[in-house]
Amino acid sequence: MTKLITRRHAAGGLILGAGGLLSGCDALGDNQTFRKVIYSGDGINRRLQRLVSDRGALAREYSPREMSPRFRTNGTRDPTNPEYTALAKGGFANWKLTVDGLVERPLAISLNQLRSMPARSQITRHDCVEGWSAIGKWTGPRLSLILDMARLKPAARYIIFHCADAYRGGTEPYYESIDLIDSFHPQTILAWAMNDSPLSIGHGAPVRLRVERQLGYKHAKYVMRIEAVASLDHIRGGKGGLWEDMAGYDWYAGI
Ligand SMILES: Nc1nc2c(c(=O)[nH]1)N[C@H]1C(S)=C(S)[C@@H](COP(=O)(O)O)O[C@H]1N2
Ligand SMILES: [Mo]
Repeated sequence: MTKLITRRHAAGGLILGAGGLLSGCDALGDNQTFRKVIYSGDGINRRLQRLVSDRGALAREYSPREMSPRFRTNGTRDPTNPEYTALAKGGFANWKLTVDGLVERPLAISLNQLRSMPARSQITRHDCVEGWSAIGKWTGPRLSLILDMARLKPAARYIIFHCADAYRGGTEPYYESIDLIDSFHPQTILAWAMNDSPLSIGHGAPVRLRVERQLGYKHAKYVMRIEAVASLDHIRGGKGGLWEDMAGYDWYAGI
């Protein structure tokens, strides 16, 4: 936890130091006004976020010997949704990723198709808000490749990831969303492999999002459907993700 806060302080200091707005303030993460302005979810603030931080920068990548010997699973570890369990039983041979919403060409992509696309591998550190981190290797096609295949309509602004699980046996399905900058970021991938093995059910099989500049809860596991939308307002609770709706987590979880 402390590590994350420190990193946020560091980023905040850099951002505002450069702009000269609040330089000298070294506890920006504790400053509620700052947090409200930078991390809250409405459109103007998202645009501000974009102005003050280098959203295209890459997350640090690590070497194979730095990989964590153990990478824990968190949140849902074994979805109980009958549609999902049936697909899992069949080794996900009948699984298809739906890509729809504001796209010219809706898609249904099989796991084999996804696995045959040009893939990127990256060894990165996953940071969970609950206070643990782990370094692992992720492999899969860039999300941008799939979005380019589907051809976003001009009104598209956000990409929603609809997942197969409901958190803690509840009825609200997990979902997450990111903006187009993160969607087209080179390290944003749909991972079907982890540590050189097919993704396990615990880690989100058959496919999970990796959006390396953001905290753990944005990395949607068990992705079933990708939807392009113009606004998050009318999606579920309207805050862009299950944790955002349920527990007030920041929609933008960049670190
Ligand atoms: N569908 C889904 N995605 C999810 C979660 C979840 O419960 N369901 N938990 C999130 C949280 S809080 C974290 S830290 C990571 C955990 O990923 P891991 O199980 O591979 O460690 O997945 C994220 N994505
Ligand atoms: Mo997390």
